[in-house]
Amino acid sequence: MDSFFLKHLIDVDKANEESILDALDKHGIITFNGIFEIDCFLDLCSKIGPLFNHPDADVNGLTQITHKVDGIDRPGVPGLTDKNLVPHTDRATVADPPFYTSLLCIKTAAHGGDTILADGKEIYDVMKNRFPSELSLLEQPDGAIFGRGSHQYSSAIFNSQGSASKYIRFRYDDIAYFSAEIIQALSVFLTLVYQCQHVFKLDNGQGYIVQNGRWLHGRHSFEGDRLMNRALIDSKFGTMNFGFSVS
Ligand SMILES: O=C(O)CCC(=O)C(=O)O
Ligand SMILES: [Fe+2]
Repeated sequence: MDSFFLKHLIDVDKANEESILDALDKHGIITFNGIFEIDCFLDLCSKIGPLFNHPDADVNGLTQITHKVDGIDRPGVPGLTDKNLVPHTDRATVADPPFYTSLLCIKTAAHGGDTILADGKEIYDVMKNRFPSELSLLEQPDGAIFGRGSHQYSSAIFNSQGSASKYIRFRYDDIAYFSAEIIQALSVFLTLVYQCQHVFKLDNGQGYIVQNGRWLHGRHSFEGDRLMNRALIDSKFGTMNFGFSVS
């Protein structure tokens, strides 16, 4: 097993609500293994919080992430193709994105489809030390627009929550628009996303849960009938601790 995956691995049979929430609070991530039943996945999610409603979700509240061979006839759904997905925030187009996003692997791809995770806190800290002027451009409230038409949200990439905490909001696809002023800073940011990335392949029954205001997640392009189940989860404690603290 990949060392990053192992480092954050919880024992789903033994871990209780408190230890899971504690790990998520500290690191913004947990990984898990050996979940082959949807009910077990839903049970794990329910320890964390209520499911966040998504328009593509099924009756259980889960979204099947797979390559829709008949094509997608609307913008902003590169997740439902076999293409590379640049690390992003889920539901970046809405005012209050889900607190957590989770993925369970039902079927691995024949080739590719590796998971990519990058810690927004780590990227923020590097930018603060090495690229402070670029960072301040990415903190401009209207540097980016995510979404199109009647569903769009104007935002910074690093947003402030009080004086000591930030949350990340980012996507880089057909419905992401950036001010010309921040393009240079964006290229520094993207380089850091790939420098900080953890890449590993989820096997059947394996998955992750990440805090959506802190970690960006994505995947490599793939071939074959890869199938993932996604759960978007809200926090039981409101949105107060969304994101990460900064010094
Ligand atoms: O397929 C994956 O691994 C991730 C999919 C995803 O992040 C999305 O559809 O938003
Ligand atoms: Fe996603």
